[in-house]
Amino acid sequence: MVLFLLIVGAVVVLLGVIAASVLVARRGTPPTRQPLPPVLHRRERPAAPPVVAPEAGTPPAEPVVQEPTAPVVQTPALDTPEKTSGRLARLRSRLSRSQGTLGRGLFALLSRDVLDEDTWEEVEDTLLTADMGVGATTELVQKLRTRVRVESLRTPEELRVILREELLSLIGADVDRSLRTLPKADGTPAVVLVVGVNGTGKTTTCGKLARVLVADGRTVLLGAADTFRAAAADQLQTWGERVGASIVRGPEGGDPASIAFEAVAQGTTAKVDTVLIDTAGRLHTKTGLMDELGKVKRVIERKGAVDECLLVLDATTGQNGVVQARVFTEVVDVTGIVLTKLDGSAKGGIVVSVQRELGIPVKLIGVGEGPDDLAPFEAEAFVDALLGDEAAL
Ligand SMILES: Nc1nc2c(ncn2[C@@H]2O[C@H](COP(=O)(O)OP(=O)(O)OP(=O)(O)O)[C@@H](O)[C@H]2O)c(=O)[nH]1
Ligand SMILES: [Mg+2]
Repeated sequence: MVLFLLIVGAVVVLLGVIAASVLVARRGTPPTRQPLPPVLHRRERPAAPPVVAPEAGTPPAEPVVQEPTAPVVQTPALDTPEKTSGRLARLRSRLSRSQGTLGRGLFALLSRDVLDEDTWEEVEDTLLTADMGVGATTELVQKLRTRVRVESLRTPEELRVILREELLSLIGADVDRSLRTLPKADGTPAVVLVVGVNGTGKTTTCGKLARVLVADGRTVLLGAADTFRAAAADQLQTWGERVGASIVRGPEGGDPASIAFEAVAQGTTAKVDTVLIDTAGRLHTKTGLMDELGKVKRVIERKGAVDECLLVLDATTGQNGVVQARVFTEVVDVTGIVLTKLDGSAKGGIVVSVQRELGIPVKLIGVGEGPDDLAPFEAEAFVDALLGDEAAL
């Protein structure tokens, strides 16, 4: 019994000591906490912090680089240029927008009750304003006057018919406007040299023509013989890359003739169908630059004949185009005209004057800045566009 009391007493004392020590612990200094390990801190953050726009003046956050799960192989996608056959309808509507005014002006004059001297003079002025040229205008007015009188034509339909016929005969419905872009008989590539004054659209035309040829199933190599600016070769290269045509280019300020020669040489080795050579813009009045162009052509001819020498004329420059064409023809024997920017000009009469004065056919026309806005010239479609729609009568 005494032993039992002793044990109970000891337990009570022990409990009292424990209770006292807990009390002391609660009232005393708090225990130092171990900081949470950093990982724990991070885990406690929200999984996706809100995106906050950086304050003005603070440097922008580093871009987040997302690692792709699988390597991505980038192959340049090639364009599919529009077939030439499909372009004519679009060309007509482009031309009609700006050229139809000539037709409307002429019809308004010719439909007057009395066709007196003053009216015929106004007809002449209208044609001259459209850049038809003095020779062609005089001839056209003479023919119209005679036919109106002799055939007693008065209705708008009759006038439209004779106007169309006479314009077509001036432009030449039967002129050969084909482009020689097929390889020569010995299998070497056709060589097309593109020339003209500054900014007329030479490089753009080379690029667009490459697309036309590729669309027709040909292989093309481009020669960047414009070494005035490195950007010129870059511009041509971009056009080529879009349709898979390779380019021969040289250093800025390099000799354009040797680049042209090299392009023909490489085109021959690679057995391409056509080599298109872009040249630097040059003023027809600068003898030194014109001599350089003559040299480019002569050096190419050591390797193979130039099949087409296309002079690019800006339709908005008017009669000056005829002067340019004459000088270029003396130097490089131009075989065809590319008339660009006809979409932005109401002066389609330049087609008539260039052909008439120089006997060089317009072979291609540029009707916009789009990659496929180049079309083969067709006299009938062009005259219809000049005269505007029937509805405009
Ligand atoms: N609206 C319109 N713009 C055109 C046409 N053809 C070319 N252009 C524009 O004319 C400008 C000049 O074209 P480029 O091809 O660089 O002319 P370039 O003759 O090579 O110029 P240089 O090499 O500097 O002599 C560009 O902005 C073309 O997009 C066209 O048919 N219509
Ligand atoms: Mg150019």
